[in-house]
Amino acid sequence: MRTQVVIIGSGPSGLLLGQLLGSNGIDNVILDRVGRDYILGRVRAGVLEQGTVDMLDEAGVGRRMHAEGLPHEGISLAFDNRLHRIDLTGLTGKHVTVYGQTEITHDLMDKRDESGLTTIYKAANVQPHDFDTDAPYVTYDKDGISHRIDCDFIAGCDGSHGVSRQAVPQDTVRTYERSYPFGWLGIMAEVPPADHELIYANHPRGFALCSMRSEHRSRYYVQCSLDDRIEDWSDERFWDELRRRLPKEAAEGVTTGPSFEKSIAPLRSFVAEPMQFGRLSLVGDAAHIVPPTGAKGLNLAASDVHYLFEGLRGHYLEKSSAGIDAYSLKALSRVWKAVRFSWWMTTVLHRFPDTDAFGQRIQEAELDYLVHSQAAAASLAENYVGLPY
Ligand code: RFL
Ligand code: PHB
Repeated sequence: MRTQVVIIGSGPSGLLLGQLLGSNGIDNVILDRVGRDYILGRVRAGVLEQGTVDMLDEAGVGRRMHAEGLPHEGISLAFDNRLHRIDLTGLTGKHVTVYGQTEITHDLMDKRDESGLTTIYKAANVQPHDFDTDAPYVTYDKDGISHRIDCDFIAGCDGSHGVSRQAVPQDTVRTYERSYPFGWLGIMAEVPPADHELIYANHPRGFALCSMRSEHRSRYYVQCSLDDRIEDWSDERFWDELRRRLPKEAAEGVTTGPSFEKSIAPLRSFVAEPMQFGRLSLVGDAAHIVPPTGAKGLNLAASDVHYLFEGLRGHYLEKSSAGIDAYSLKALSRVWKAVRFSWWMTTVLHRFPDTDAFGQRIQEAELDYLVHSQAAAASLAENYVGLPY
């Protein structure tokens, strides 16, 4: 088989890139090692920057997002038993949209089917080859038969545990990493959200986040120990802990109910440099991971796709290699700013093992400064709604 671009990974970055390429007449094949239902069963991101929304519109999948997504013009920071609103729109003129990653993935998969583009699920042993030449190819096994796809470019959109980054000679890649000494326990429940906007709470017992997927479906997180197991957290224990970490007025707004999803995610910052190795480019989580505190992971995947798509469009439609040559530099410049912001939000909102009474007061002073200084609030807001591409 031959195509122009082989995309490894059918998460949001692979699907979005594939759709943008396809609608510009650039042929592509997506390979994923798991099945469609497994991908749609993963509960992940919920907050979209305007740039991400614009790209989904460009890909022709904005209809349901605009009908069902919730525009949010602010967020609340909770500390010292009080809620403080950050007026994102007043400070930046922009808003964010709450619309689940699961729904985006669904919309993109449906559009891909409609467009007649090829996706091969449950492809085993996917392997990129010869990307340091002008004739790269990808091999994989399906139903016990080996296949080869020749192509011009390979996009490694295969997440943090994918094969693309591993396929690169290890002396050509430099990695930067920070692990945080806690995780997030997240639940989803069919109950109305505590508030109409998100609440990020700093509390001596640990961080908590009130989020949502719709007016009837809530997504909540509490900071937990890395040793905790899901079985340790009954719904009852979760709701009690969540309410203890929120100011009274927010705790009273929490409607409890049975959870239908519960998972623990460790928190990590990670960046691989460069993001391009000849004709293989790394995109999204394959190149970088941020802790979810700043809601940046999916949004960074979208901005990477933007830069790579522009480069590939320049190559095919304008016969220019300038964009594709600049991919890694352009993407990394934005990536590091989001890595910095996510690290900072994590640091100021969580309880670390060495957070003592002094440390707690310093965090509260920083948060108090943030909500009362127009300049500091504007800096947070500008990063939260997303820096320009
Ligand atoms: P994905 O979504 O991991 O998709 C990668 C795909 O590649 C496939 N794959 C392979 N295919 C073939 N061969 C192999 N060897 C392969 N190895 C892997 C996988 O099966 C998969 O289908 O990466 P992508 O597309 O780069 O997307 C990244 C986002 O999923 C991620 O950054 C966000 O979910 C992060 N994130 C959040 N981001 C936000 O912008 N806002 C948020 O509010 C937000 N909240 C979150 C989050 C991530 C979370 N978790 C659990 C990681 C909340 C959570 C809890
Ligand atoms: C979510 O709704 O899953 C969510 C929202 C905001 C974050 C992280 C996750 O910062």
